[in-house]
Amino acid sequence: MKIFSTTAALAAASVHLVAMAQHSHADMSGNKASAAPEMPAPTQGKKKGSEMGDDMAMGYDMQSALGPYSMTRAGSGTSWQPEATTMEGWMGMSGDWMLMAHGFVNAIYDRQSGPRGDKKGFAESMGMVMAQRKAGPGTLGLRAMVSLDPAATGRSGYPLLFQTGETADGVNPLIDRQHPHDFFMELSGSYSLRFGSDGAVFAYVGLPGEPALGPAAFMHRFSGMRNPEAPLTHHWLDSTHITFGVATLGVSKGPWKLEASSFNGREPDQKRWNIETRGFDSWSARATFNPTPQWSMQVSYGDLKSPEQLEPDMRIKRTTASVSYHAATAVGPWQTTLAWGQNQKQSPSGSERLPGWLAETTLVAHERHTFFGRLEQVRNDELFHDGEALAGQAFRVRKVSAGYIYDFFKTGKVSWGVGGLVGIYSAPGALEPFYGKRPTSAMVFLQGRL
Ligand SMILES: [Cu+2]
Repeated sequence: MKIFSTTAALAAASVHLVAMAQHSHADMSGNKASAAPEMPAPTQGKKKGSEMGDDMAMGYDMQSALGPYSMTRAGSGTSWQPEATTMEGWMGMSGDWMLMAHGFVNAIYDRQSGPRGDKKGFAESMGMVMAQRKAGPGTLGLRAMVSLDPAATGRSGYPLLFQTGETADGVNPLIDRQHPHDFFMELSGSYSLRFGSDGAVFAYVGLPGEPALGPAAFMHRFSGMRNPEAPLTHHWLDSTHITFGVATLGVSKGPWKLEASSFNGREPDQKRWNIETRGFDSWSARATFNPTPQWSMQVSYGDLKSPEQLEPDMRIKRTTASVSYHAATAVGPWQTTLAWGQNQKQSPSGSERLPGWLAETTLVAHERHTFFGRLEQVRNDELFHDGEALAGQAFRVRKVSAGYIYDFFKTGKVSWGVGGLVGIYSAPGALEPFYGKRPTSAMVFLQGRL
């Protein structure tokens, strides 16, 4: 009961928030909120300064805060996605500031089968506001992102078989559960300076923020963002998306981007409401190539000095590579991501390479039908607690999942949908006593998206 009232309150709060956002937008510009592509022709006098470039002729600077390319190329943190990616959210102007808001809430009933399975009703959410403006010779960008997971998902996260990573109590690792995200997911600033016709250098700092490592995080890439289930590969690819302390320097030229980050490599602890501070002990570097509007690919490497609170003398050297393709099909947008990540774990007791694979796709047909699917494989050595017979042993786990969402309602810019998904796992026979013969995952959910 409590969970459902929390969920209802959350949904109500998100509607209220959106209503407020639209209100303030209406106050600022006299226009009703509307997405970028349908923006009405500007009224004059809204912008001071006229060196904003040609796109300002449309009334909105549609360029990324990090460089001279469309903001649709900007993914989470400083990552790129295909430039053809459908833009989600709300956008408006206030004086010289361009403002954007984007978010979602999922109210979920989750059932994982078998001896290690569990059931839970909970909500997961994310809300983000971005602001950018010209400042001196360059562009200033600010971003704030929060999640109500600490309240509505709860300390111990939600049941998800074979998922591991982080802790609920600071003593035991979470196993077969997805951790909740921290309230502060991102508080970041960036500054970029253009050079030549298509180049830029940029600096980015976040507390928290996202270092230059991995593809755009799963909840921010179109191929995965409507799927309410976290990928099993989260800790192979994009688990650093909430990093408490990061600084990145980068340069982009045309389709290329190179960047490097210095950051605090420790994963967030069990206190999900606070801001954690710690020295910068880790680094990463990433090369990204967007040859056409449809494609984005990256390779990255990170040296995470001591990511795990419960195993501080373990170091992880992470390598990732990914490709995303976004097509505008006759029925609607379709994005697919293929990714590979490898954690090379080094501890006093030895070194081990653990690879993970992901293929993920989302098609939105006729605006209201969302079809999504994910195929994954990981080698995971964290499925047992210390002291258990199989502790520390690595097992190959596979999962295939598919789901559908039907959008039934729209309030302003917020779309509401109902959906469901099923997943099937496959694991070695040695795990059968713990997981049963054919472990499955199932979720039904209500989804609100801005
Ligand atoms: Cu995460």
